[in-house]
Amino acid sequence: MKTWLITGGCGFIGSHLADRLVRAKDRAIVLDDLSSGRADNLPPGAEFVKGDIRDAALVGRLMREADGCFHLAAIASVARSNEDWAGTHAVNLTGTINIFDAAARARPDARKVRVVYASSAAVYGDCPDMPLVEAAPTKPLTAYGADKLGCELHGRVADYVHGVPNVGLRFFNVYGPRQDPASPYSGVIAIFAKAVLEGRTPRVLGDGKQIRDFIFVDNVVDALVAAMRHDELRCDVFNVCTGRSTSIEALARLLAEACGAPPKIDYGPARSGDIRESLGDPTRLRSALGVTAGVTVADGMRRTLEWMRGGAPAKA
Ligand code: NAD
Ligand code: UD2
Repeated sequence: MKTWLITGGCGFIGSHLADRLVRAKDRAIVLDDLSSGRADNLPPGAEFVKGDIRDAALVGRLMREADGCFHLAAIASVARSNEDWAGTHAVNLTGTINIFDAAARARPDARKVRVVYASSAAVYGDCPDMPLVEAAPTKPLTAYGADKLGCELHGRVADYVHGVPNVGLRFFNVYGPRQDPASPYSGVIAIFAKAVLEGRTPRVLGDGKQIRDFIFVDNVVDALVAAMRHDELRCDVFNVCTGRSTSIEALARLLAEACGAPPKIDYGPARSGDIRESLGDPTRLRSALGVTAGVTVADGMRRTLEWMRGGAPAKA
């Protein structure tokens, strides 16, 4: 039985990873400060430790028990990173360095704890070269994106200076059950789904022609697990995306259709700084990690709606 440390495991993505690891009969230790996550997201069998990734003593103790660490804890809101620049930086970048540092110190022998961490498509900023390949220029436009790029740079330090094998995953727009639809910072699928289920009309910000690469949370978990398993890969980053684009307008229509609601859309002013196009190239995700993000938006949306309606948990 392997032991995995999951930081941020009470959150949206982390709790799905905890489900997968517990189902595989592995030991999952979850470190989370519950700032946005919920302990009741965790499956029975996961071991929950309430605490902060910036607490070096606590992280050091947990890391010594772990065969590998999935580092997902972050303040995952772009808006908050702009409002509280220094505060989010302390968690999103300094917190990540603390994780790498603990992984370097956990064992006196040469075999360091492997770390797989969440980066983001936000590192690309508004790079126009679609689809985005990993080698595209990184020009983040937000503190959140800059800190995620900082995590990747310190991932290099972790490997080259401290011998900590690590892989960063650049998640595109992740959606699925447990993404909190009530949060103003939530993803557009959760926000639209809640609106349609409550009989309201989804509000598209801008002309609705902007595109995103929406990836279902189960496929993100596939990538996390594969990145941990492929230990020949170190100090690398991968897009975690589908390579399929959906416009926001089309998304609103699809959701209404899936709920049998009238295909009505409201339009509001575009968000300032909204990225026009975000579409990833999944070639390396497939060739190096062996992962194909096969869940379509229509299917993933159906599973998300099922969860929102309070039905049975969506099955993989
Ligand atoms: P989430 O907010 O649901 O989960 C983050 C978790 O981290 C929460 O449970 C929160 O309580 C915990 N946390 C925050 N600060 C902490 C701290 N100081 N110490 C311990 N725990 C702390 O977000 P998510 O959508 O599940 O995102 C997971 C990771 O993926 C994050 O690193 C995020 O930046 C990244 N990401 C997410 C998306 C997306 O579309 N959801 C896209 C790109 C990258
Ligand atoms: C996503 C990530 C963000 C960061 C960024 C990188 C989420 C929640 N955010 O931001 O963390 O990684 O990608 O580029 O995944 N929209 C509407 N109506 C609404 C809400 C949103 O039209 O009620 C539009 C919004 O203007 C945008 C699109 O939907 O054009 C997607 O918005 P989002 O907040 O889900 O995600 P994004 O891509 O801005």
